[in-house]
Amino acid sequence: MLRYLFLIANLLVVLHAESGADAWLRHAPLDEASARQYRSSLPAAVATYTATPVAQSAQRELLRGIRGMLGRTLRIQSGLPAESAILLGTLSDLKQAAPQLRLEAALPLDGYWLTTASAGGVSYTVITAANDRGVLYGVFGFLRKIALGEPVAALHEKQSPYAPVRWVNEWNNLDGSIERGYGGRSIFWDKLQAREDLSRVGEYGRLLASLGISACSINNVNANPRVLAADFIPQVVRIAEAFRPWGVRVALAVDFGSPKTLGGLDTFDPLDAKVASWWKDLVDALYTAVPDLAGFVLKADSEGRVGPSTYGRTHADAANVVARALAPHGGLLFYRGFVYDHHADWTNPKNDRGRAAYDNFQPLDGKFDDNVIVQIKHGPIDFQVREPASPLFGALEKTNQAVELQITQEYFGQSRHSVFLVPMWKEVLDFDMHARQGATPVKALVAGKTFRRPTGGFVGVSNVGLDENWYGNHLSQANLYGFGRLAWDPDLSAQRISDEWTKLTFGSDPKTVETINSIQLTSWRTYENYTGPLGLQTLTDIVGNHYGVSVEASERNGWGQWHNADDKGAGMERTVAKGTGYTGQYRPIVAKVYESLESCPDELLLFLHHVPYTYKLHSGKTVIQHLYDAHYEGADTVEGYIRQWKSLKGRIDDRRYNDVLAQLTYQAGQAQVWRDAVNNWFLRASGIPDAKGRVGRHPGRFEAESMKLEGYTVRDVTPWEAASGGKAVACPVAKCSAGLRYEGAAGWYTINVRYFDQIDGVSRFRLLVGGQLIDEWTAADRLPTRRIDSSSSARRVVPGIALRPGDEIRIEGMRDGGETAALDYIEILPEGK
Ligand code: GCV
Repeated sequence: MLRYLFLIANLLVVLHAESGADAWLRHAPLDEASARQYRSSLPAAVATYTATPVAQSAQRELLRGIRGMLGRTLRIQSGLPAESAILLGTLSDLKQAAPQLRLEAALPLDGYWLTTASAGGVSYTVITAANDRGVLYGVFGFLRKIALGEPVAALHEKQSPYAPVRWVNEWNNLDGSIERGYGGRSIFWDKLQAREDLSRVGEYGRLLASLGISACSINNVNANPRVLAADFIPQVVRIAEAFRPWGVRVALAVDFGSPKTLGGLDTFDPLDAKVASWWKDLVDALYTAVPDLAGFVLKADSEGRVGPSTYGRTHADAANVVARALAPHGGLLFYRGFVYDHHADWTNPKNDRGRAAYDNFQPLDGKFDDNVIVQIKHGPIDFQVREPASPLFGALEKTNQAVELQITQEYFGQSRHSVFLVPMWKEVLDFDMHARQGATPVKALVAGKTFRRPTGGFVGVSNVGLDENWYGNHLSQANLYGFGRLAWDPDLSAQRISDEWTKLTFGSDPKTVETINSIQLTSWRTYENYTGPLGLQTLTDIVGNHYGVSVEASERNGWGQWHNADDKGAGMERTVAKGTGYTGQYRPIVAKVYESLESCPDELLLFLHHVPYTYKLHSGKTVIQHLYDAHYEGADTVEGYIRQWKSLKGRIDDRRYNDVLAQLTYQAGQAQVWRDAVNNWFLRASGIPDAKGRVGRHPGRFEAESMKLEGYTVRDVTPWEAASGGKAVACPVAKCSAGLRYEGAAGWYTINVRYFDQIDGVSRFRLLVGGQLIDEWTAADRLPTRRIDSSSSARRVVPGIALRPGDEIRIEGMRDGGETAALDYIEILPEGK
C-alpha cells in the first residue's frame, strides 16, 4: 500500500502542465527512491577551473540539473575542495590547478571524459575535456545519466564524437518566415533584422549543446544577399552572442550572385580575380565582427539560384573561391549537392532527377579545397518517404562530404503527423555503399573515416520556430534529439534513442515509455504505408505545399519526382539495362542488387523498376494488392495510436497529453483521406478491384453532394481523389445547411463530419439531430491552403449519438472570409466501429 501511495505521489510530481519548451532538458524530479540513491552518492560541491562563458554554462547547467532532479543545490567552491566534489574544466586547466589528481588522457576536440580521481584521501567526480565545449557536453552527458537512472559513482567513461561536423541548418527568411518550418515564426529574424528578443536563441543553443551540435546556419539556403551587407553585420553579431555561451557557432547561407547584387561588381564569375578579392574582403570584415563564425552554406545552380553555370564554371570553381576566403579564418564552406534541372523533359524516358547529384559532383572528385564539404541529401531526390541512400556518398573519395538529414517534416506530415525519423536515418547511415574493401557504411563515408578525409559529418535541417514546443508537435522534438544523438554516435540504435528521449521528455513510468516507444518506432512505416509505399515516394502535391495527397502532382512536369503510374503499371525504370542507368551509379555490389528485380527490396521496387500492377512481390502479394492493403494498414495503425495514447491519461501532464491526443486524432483523419485518395486513384488507373472489397466502398458514408442542400452548391474538387466522390459542397452565402433522413437501425452511433478547413477564414459548423444541437465547432486549424482539397480536409468526430429511423441529421455551415464552410461527407458508424 505504502509503495502504491509512493508511486501515485511520484506521478503527481510531474503532472503539472508542461509547455514542451524545455524539451528533453526538463531536469524533472526523479522518483523518490532513485533521488535518494543519487543524493547519497553524489558530492555536495562543485569547482570549475575553466573561466570561459561556455564552461560557466556547464557549471550553471550542472547546478540546474541537480537542483531539478534531486532537489539539491551544489555548493560552488574554488581551489581543490577538501571534501568530495564535482570538478569541471578542460584537462589542461585541471592539470594545472590540481596536478595531484594525476589526470592524463588523450581527448579529441569536443569529446569528454567522466572519471573519478582522488587526492589526499578525497574522491572527486571529474568532468573534463580537451576544450570548454567538451566540458559542457560532459555535463549534459552526466546529467543525462542521472535522468536515465544510470550509475554515476566510480565513473570512467570517455566519449568522443563520431564526426567533426555536427551542424544544423535553419531555413529562416529575414522577414521572420521559415521555408518548410511548422513550429511558428523565426526565433532569429523579424522584419528584416535580428529579433529584438533573442532569448529563444539562447534556449535553442542549450538544446543543441546538450546533443553536441556545435554550429547552426541561421538563414535560408535560398539566401537573401542582404545577410552579407556591411550594415547587417551587427544583426549577425547579436545572434552569435546569444549562441556563444552554449558553444554553438553561427554560420550563414550565402547567395552566389552577391559580388554582383550586393558588391556592385559587373560579374560573379568565380574565376575573376575581382570576385575572389570581393569574397576575401567581405569574409575578413565578417570575422572581425564574429571571430568564431563557423562558415558558409551555399546553394548554387539549384531551383532558380544562380551559380557557376552562368559563366561555364564548375561547382568546384564556385566552392573554392568562397572557401579560399574562409580558409585563413578556419571557416568551412558547405556546398550543397542538391543540384538538378527542374525543367527536365518528362517525355524523355532517359531523364532522371535521381542521377543529378552524382552526375554533377562525381566528375569533380578531388577538385575541391580541403575546407569545402559537399553536403548531400540522404537520398537522390528530396527527403521522400522512402529513398535509397544517395549514390554520391560512395563516389567521392577525395572530397569531404556531409549527409543532409531533414529534421523538419516537410514531406512527413509537417508536424501535423507524428513521424519519428530515426529508423529511416539509421537505414541510410548503416547502408554499406561497398565503396572499398571492408565495411563502408554511409556514416563512415561522411565522417571521413573511409577515405581519411580531414572533415565531414552530419547536417540536419531543423527549422524550429517560436512555438513553445519548437516544432508545433511535442513528438516531433524527438527528431531533433535523434539527429543530434546520431551525429554524436550513429551506432546508437533507434530503440535506444527513442527510449532516452521518451524518458527525458515524459518521465520513466514504464507504461508511458513502452507506449510512446511503440508509437514512435512504428511511425515511419505507418506513414509510408498510407503516403507512398513500395518506393513510390510521398504522393503529395509536389508543386505546392508538399502536404496533402495528390497522386499525379509529380507527373508531367519538369521537377522530376516522377513515379510513372499509368493504367498498366507503376515505377521509374532506373536500371542500366532498360532505364535511366541510375543503378549503375552505385558500386558494383550494390548496383547488382538494385538492377535485378529478384534482389531489389520490395520497399524500393517502384523507385527502381517499372512493373505491372500484377507483379508479385517477395511477399507473394501483387503490387496493387500491396498498395491497397498498406493504405488500410497505415490508416488503421494511426487509429490504434489514439487508443494507445489514451491509455496514458493521468500518467503525463494534461497539457501535453491533450495536445498529442488532438494531433493524433487529426492525423488519423488525414490518414483516411490519404488511404481513400491513393486507393481510389489506383483502382481507377488499374481497373483491378481490391481482393478484400474495401476500396471504393464506404459503408455508412453519405456524400454531402447527395444530401438535401440549402444554400450549399456542389463543386468539383481538384485533384478528384482529394475529396470523396471527387466533389464537395461550398457555401457561397453567409449560412448553408446539408441534411439527410436517417433510415438505419436504432442505436448508438458516432458521426464523423468531413469538412474543409481553409486558411483564409474561420467558419463555424453545427451538427443537429432531430433539430437538437449536438455539437458545434470552428474550422480554425493552421492548415496550409486556401483551397478545398486534401490539405484542408478535416474531420470532426462526434461520438455517443442515439439515432432512430426517421431522424433528420443536419449540418449547418457559416462561412467566414474566404473560407466556405465546405463539406465532403458524413459517416454514421455504429459505436465502436
Ligand atoms: C530551401 C526542396 C524544398 C525547398 C528547399 C529545397 C532545398 O525543394 O521543397 O523548400 O529550399 O529542397 O533543399 O534547397
